[in-house]
Amino acid sequence: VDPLVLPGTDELRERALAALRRCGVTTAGHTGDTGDTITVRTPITGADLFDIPAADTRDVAAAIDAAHEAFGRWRMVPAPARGALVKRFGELVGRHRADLADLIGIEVGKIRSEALGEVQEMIDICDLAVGLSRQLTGRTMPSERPGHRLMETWHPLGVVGVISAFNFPAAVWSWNVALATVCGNTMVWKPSPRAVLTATACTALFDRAAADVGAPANLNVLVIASAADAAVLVDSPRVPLVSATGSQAMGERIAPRVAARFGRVILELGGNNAAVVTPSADLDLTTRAVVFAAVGTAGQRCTTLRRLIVHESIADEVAARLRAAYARLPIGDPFTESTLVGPLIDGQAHQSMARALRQAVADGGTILTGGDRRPTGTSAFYVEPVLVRMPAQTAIVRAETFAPILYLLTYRTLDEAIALHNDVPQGLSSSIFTTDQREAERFLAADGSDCGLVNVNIGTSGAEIGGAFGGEKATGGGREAGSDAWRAYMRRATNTINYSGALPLAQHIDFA
Ligand code: UN1
Repeated sequence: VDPLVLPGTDELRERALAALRRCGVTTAGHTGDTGDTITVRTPITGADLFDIPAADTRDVAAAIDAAHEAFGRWRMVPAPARGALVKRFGELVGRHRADLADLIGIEVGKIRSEALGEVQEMIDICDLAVGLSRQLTGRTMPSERPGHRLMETWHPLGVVGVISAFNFPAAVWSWNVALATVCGNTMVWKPSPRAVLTATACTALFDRAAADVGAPANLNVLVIASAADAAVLVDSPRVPLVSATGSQAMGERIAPRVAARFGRVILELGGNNAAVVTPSADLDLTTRAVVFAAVGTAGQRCTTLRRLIVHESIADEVAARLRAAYARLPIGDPFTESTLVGPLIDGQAHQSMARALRQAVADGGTILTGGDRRPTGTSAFYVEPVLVRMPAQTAIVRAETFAPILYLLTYRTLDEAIALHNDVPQGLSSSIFTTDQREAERFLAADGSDCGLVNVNIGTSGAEIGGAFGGEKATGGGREAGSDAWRAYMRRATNTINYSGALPLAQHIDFA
């Protein structure tokens, strides 16, 4: 196999600097005075790009203070006026679409179309939040007492701590910032140390939007810090909500700490998403959907398809179609237009992929295609997406490996398929491929898929922002983005108003 042709590291460094400059980045992030730095690396060539200053614990505490200060004023700005800031931010994101996609490509290795798609997702959530800024509605309920009114009001909550992951370095923060901002909150954002350039550019655009509309400073304070230094975000009583995306282990560390101080969390943790393919499925459509869901973002979405549960009567046919599709996958430089599979984020990701494959084979799995690392002559990790036929849903299949591995399992009855489907710790996304309405409805029913996202005839990934996004069980239970997810960013006050001259007590209590 010929080594992949990759761009030079110097070229990528220049491209990143130019994109940062155009986004208005003057300094790279919140400068700590400890001299600690974070090294920015590109998975495209595996080389280091820059060292940038990192915040320490005191810097993070100062960021919380600044955001808390800003909250005092921001919560009194009318919600539609807060929406004007998000509207402006969405416009700036649209204008800097290519710059943000460059940074996402360079830092995360996303292919162009998916990097641009991530930026589109930012614009979409801004549109949704602008509309929401006039729809943060409470209910009015009939009071049991004459001359009384019962209603609820939604108020801003405070400082939202946002912890984001490398794989959606801009969009997932945008879900949070767009909603939190119209809801009258301010934010302290701790991005993944593997995606700090993108975070810096996003923050610069947001700050510019704030200045353009005359909003106060420090509505979104970026802290580039290690998990240890950012821990104060988890523990501070001045941060009533922590919205965190990442591994199950990360969620297990932070959730009890936030709970111990009666804070709230929105957790978006691992997924181990499956699709059931029934005998009536349209196999052309299914194959295309499965390939995008399993291989997109090199298998590094939380919504990536990791398990395919196929009826035994069509398993060979589905496997053959997927093998053919996998054999044609263009792997390589994510900036090359025709590439569909970019690099893994780093060597650790490659190690866990290799470890999972060894275990799967030890458990009796057969690798149908893929799994090899492509030579590049660099320390980048380009891997062939892999298809493994498994005799059973073993422990390794039940674990989330953040890499393009698709396990194939077979079933006889739909009950058996649903049982296999749900028999994993995670509960994020799920699909059924069928043209039989009874099967589709069964999958959507209370005794069907136990996930937060349940689809019919589309893959597990690529959700629209209009719906609430999130999952059950070890995925953490949080919901972000559309529908009524905004409520998690606000506090509810129930108001009882007596406009009569009398004082009737509820529950017929006589206290005269
Ligand atoms: C994630 O991988 O953390 O549904 C988020 C999707 C995207 C978001 C993924 N809209 O695949």
